[in-house]
Amino acid sequence: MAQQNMPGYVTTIERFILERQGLHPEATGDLTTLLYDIALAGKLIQAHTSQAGLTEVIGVTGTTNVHGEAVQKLDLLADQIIINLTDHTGRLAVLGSEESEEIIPIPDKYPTGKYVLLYDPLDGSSNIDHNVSVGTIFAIYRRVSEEGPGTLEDCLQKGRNIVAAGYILFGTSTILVYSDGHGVSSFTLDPQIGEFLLSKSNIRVPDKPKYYSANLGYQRRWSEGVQRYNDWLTSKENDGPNLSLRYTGSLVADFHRNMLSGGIFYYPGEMGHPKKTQGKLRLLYELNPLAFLSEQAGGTASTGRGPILDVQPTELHQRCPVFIGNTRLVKQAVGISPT
Ligand code: AHM
Ligand code: MG
Repeated sequence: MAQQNMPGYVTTIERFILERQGLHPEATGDLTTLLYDIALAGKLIQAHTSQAGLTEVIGVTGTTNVHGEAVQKLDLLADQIIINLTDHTGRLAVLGSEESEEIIPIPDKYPTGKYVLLYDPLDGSSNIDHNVSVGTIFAIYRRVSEEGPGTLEDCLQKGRNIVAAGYILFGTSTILVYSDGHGVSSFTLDPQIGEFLLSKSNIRVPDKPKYYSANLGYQRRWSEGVQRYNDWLTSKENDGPNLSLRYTGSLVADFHRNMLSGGIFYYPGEMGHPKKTQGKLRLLYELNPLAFLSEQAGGTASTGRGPILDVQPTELHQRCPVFIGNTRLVKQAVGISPT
């Protein structure tokens, strides 16, 4: 009997990542351990998000609970959890977070390492009050600076340089999805044993898409090209399968659904909007990691003009239009819609 078919056999995330490390003889183990750190952060964040709905029950007003103790907003708490678990290990040169204006240096008292971690600690956090899924998104790069404290330049790398990226989706179950550049795998948190267990390996975007996801409420501010594309998706001219509309307002949830079932997510620029002429989503913290995963799963991610992963970032919090999902649908968007 093959080992995998034996009763009680499970592949923990630790085992999976460790076995993959064997594929890279030059590996020092730093990336492996960094990925465990992120998985542990995911468990801690999950412990807090699962309590979020209880705050009204146990009495929280403003930023204080019934005991008069300070209560942090969940996205800030998630940010702090990730920093606390990764800044002292000697594996990172620098961090960058959607919650921080500037790069996050490694404190002087700790050694610096060769990797760079960019992340959105809790994306879609406006959904927390409504009990809708949220997610943590991350990307890992090799530093480009020689040594010492990491620099802004280490963070402003093209997504093409990503070494590993993924997300943790806090939904009906907690799922960690990641890729180290050799396919996409998912791990589901078993709450009884507190461990992520392999649930799917080699995830591929199905050829036949089922869904399209966009905030149609903003249509009137989209360019004519994007509006034409949006019409095309549900018109007879689109000779693919009929698409259902699904949009949660949580990027990780929308992306995850479309990767597993096939589909496209788009968030284009909005003409005349003071902050969203380049869309809403952040290149470094949200789009590059998901673009990496999409390509690894056989999909495509475009700005509407070219691959997301080839955009040279110039600022930490740069926004970027996005069309991401099934290659055929994304290519059609690039054909007719400059953002
Ligand atoms: P956030 O980083 O402030 O949480 O915003 C990002 C979220 C994404 O998860 C989601 O796709 C998008 O904002 C939804 O925006 P909108 O409400 O404009 O449709
Ligand atoms: Mg976000």
